[in-house]
Amino acid sequence: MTNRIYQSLLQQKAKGQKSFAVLIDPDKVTVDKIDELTALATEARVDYLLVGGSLVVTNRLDEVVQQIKKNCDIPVILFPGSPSQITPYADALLYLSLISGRNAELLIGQHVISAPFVKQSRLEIISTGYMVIDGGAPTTVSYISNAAPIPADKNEIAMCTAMAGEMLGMKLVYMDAGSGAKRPITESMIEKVAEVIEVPLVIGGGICDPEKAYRNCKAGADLIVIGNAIEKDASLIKEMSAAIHSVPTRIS
Ligand code: 1GP
Repeated sequence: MTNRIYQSLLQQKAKGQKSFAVLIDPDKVTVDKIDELTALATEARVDYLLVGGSLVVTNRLDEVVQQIKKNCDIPVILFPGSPSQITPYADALLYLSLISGRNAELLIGQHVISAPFVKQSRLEIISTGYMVIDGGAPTTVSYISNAAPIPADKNEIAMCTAMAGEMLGMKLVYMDAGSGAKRPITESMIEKVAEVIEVPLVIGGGICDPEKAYRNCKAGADLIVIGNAIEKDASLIKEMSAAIHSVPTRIS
């Protein structure tokens, strides 16, 4: 198993270079839409395509990922809401443990059940401490996970949770306000969490404009994930990518 994608995330972080991932929900894209998104993403130099969702109701994951791979070279990373959302056609898998919750199934239970299948897939496995932060409204992830999110103003809980995840060996910390969150994660929480961990920090949920994406990066996010806003207006890919990639690196 390679760790090419994780190594590139580490190298980008070392340079202070920020990355951008577009999240594609396999339920919501037609072949034409995939063609449009991959063309825009390639032109805008999007770093990664994440594929998945908290609840996927169709059985099109293989087809969607194959179509993406046919169109472009952007690495495809699975972001699964359940063990059924795995396909060997992707490049990597965020192996998520919901460390902000106390639902044993999502901390370790489902991983045990799916481990042989995941291992067989030969995907690059990136163990990820997944933290759901209250985004101002119940989102699919908070309902499905049956676990309370971290309150949006409790920076200390977020810091301690991220530190614990890192010390348990997780390679990424992903703080998510949930898809379509009313209130994205605050810069103050991002800043506090970024200060106490060394692994790359992924931020997503409710980011709708390039200014917010830029501020999140300045606060310490290494990878920004955007789904909903791009589903509504695919042309945003260009502006979002330009904003995220315009954050000054350590050497510039
Ligand atoms: C959701 O972090 C992702 O899990 C992205 O959220 O769809 O709100 O951009 P949005």
